[in-house]
Amino acid sequence: MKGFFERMNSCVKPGAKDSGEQHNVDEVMATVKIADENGNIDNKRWSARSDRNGSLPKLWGKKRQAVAAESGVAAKVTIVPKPDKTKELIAAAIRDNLLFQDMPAAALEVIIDSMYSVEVAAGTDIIRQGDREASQLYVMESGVCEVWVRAPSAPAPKKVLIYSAGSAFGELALLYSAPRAATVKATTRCVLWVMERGVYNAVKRNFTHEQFVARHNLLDQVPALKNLGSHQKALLVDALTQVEFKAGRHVFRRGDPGSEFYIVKEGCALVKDQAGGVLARLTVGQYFGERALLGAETRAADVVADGRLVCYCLSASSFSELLGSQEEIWRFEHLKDVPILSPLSERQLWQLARAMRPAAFKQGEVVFRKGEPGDAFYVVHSGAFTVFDADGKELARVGEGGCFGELALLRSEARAATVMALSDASVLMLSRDVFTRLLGNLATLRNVWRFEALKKVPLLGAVDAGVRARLAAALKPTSFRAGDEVIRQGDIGDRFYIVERGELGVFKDRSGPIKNYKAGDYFGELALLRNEPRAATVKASTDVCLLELDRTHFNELMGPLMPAMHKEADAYLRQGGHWKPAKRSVDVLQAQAVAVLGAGGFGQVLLVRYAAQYWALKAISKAFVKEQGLVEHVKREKDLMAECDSPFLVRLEGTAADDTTLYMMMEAVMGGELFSYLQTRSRPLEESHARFYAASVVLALEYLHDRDLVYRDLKPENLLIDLQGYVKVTDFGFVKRLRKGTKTYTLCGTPEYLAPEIIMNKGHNGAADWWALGVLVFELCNGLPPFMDDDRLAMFRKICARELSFPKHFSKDLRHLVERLLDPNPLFRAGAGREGAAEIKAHPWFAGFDWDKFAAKQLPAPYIPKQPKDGGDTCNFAPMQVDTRQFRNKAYKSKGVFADF
Ligand code: ISQ
Repeated sequence: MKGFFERMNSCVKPGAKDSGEQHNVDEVMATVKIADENGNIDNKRWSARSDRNGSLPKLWGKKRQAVAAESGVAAKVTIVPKPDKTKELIAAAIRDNLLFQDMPAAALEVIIDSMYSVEVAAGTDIIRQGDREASQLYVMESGVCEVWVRAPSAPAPKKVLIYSAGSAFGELALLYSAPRAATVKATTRCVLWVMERGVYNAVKRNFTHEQFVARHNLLDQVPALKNLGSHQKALLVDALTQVEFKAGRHVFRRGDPGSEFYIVKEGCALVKDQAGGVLARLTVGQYFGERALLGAETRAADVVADGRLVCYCLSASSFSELLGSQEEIWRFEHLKDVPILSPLSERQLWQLARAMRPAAFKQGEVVFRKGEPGDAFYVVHSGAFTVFDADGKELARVGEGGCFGELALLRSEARAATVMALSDASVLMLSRDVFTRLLGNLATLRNVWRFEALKKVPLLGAVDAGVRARLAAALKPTSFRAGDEVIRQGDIGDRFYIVERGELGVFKDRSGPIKNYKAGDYFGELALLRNEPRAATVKASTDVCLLELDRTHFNELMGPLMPAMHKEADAYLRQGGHWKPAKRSVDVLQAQAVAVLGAGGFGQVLLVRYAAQYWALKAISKAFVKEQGLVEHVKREKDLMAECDSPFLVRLEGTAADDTTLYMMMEAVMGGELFSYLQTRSRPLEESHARFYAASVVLALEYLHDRDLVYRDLKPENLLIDLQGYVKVTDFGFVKRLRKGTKTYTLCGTPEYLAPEIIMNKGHNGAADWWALGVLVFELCNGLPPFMDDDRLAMFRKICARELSFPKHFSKDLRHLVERLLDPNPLFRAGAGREGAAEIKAHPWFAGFDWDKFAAKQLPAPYIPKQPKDGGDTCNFAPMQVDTRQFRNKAYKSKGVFADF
């Protein structure tokens, strides 16, 4: 097939400069930071480097490139025997290196054991500057090498260093593939020991995983924690710290205030009475002090180390910061069971839990009367209430943990009954006003949730938004108890279900569960079309709330679309029971290229005219994708981007492919790149201006995290300004689905923006995006990011040590927000807690900021881009030329690898 680029004419604007090339940040970033007597830095970049117009394009000029380590391929760790002397030499060479900090001795030993030796003759280049295949660290056992660096504009390389026995070099390659920064040439015969990135990563991950499992198992044995879910336990596992006590030292004394809980990791602890008598000997896996977690009490006995004692320790404050206070947990657990709140996320329920207010009622006191306007919802904390109608007939009694008045959260309606306290009693109350202020209108939230859930059903892929909204309104809530069968294999069904809350298992031919359904999943959709027996049994594993749609309603609403539905269903059955994801396919040959909006190694982003509108068409070279091993990566990018629909994320309209190229058709965001806008300015953004952009990013990340997606490449380069002046996040290249409570280990992102846990390969999750937000806000308000160094490793050291100093002009609130976002511990970082983004939205730096208006794009933007003459006017983008060579020259006849793009 003739491709889009072969057909493409020269109608593309001739451009003056090609600014698309991405440069290594090492070449472009340098800064002058001068600290005052208080350690504050005054960033002189703005005045020292200004050109005549007061703008500073030189430092800003080049985009920072993302880096990534390839994922997942398990490395084989082969032990290479070596003398102890050699092992000691290697250990000494790498001991102080950042990448081996915090590494357990046993892991370090395995890594050293796995290193193999190479011998090179004098004159050999051990590594070459610019080499992209780098993935090894070297330790020299003998010989001498010279290090040569050729600066970008220099005519010849310069010798900068000499390595000899005991030197280690090339460690950056253990993190990711980046071009080597120097050439290392052997000047004599050299013996070197080589460490492979795959082994380094595999060993680190293995040890982290083993440690996690061991700690998790220990926590599983503690009765005080038995009601916690696995996600909550996973948080506690990460919060455990290790403490060591010398023989005879007290861990605590009787009467001390209790604020920590301990589990014995190594050694033995003696529990002693007042007279010094031993009440118990606690050995590995046993625990003590757990009452501290249940509300601080004084210690009931002495605990003393019997010999060297190593314990895991969890403080009550970490416990309550991570999981909530006992009171908040109680509230959360009860809110979780209120059916009308079932579409709310856990984050939203935690927000409500915190906002509930206590109230007390005397015996006989009336809470509300039938006919009064209902404006609050109640959960009974203690005592009991009676619910009765106008004739005094008792309709129900509600005791501790029960609730009443919940419809008031949904709408303003007269109370249907009277509620009175049967005894002195207390309640927790939540008013509709508070609810709406925190989360918006509950009825709307429920409708939006249903609408979004229906969007995921491939059978309904073709229905438009109006029909989908009517289907959403026709969904009927229904509940089942744990153990109930919702549908049974072999029965003729006529209902389709969406899971609103709880979990279900799928059983086939009496075995299973072969799969599980959770909130947002759906099942039984074929029954809406066909009178066929159910293919499997679906049984509630917990109490569940489902939304049900029956065939009668479906037929009524879908009438004209039924033939298309039947076709979809036939295709499904032909494909062996797999829905092909709903795909909007674009006929790219009908697209007219207008201009280039951006470019990179992958290809280009073009402004095109298609179906009477303008779009941004990302054209990705198949050859590039194949060569870089990014096939799965681009498929994931496309699938996840297609799933998202937020005003703060660039929307994907459709996809296409031809022989050489993959295409992603996106909405065109025509106000230009935030990165370019920053370059045009002579000084950093005012805080209020930065706040406006940060708010867009907060909403974008919140949207992604709510869907268990992590972004992982936040930076001004990936933010586009729309014509109203709001920003949208683009480039889903590193977006990944991550189940709650899990982590991913592949290093990816842009070096300045990497969180410490990514650099240290400890596993990361959405918290890394909040770190990046801290870097972004700092950069917007300062002009340069907080951690910089020409030497990448030195920069990573600064990040991991959180060497942070603020410019004098940063406000107190801004400093505090940045500190909270740049918390080295991802567990306690702002945004990463139970309430998610709500914590950031409520931060004083955002005080008075109207989030609702902002989300509806009703706030005036601080900068309105130049308004284009028409949709094809690229006045906010630098002119560029289309380069079709990369597509034409490397025609890659895909043999199916891109089939489902
Ligand atoms: C959308 N609009 C304009 C420019 C773009 C660049 C990259 C991705 C999407 C875009």
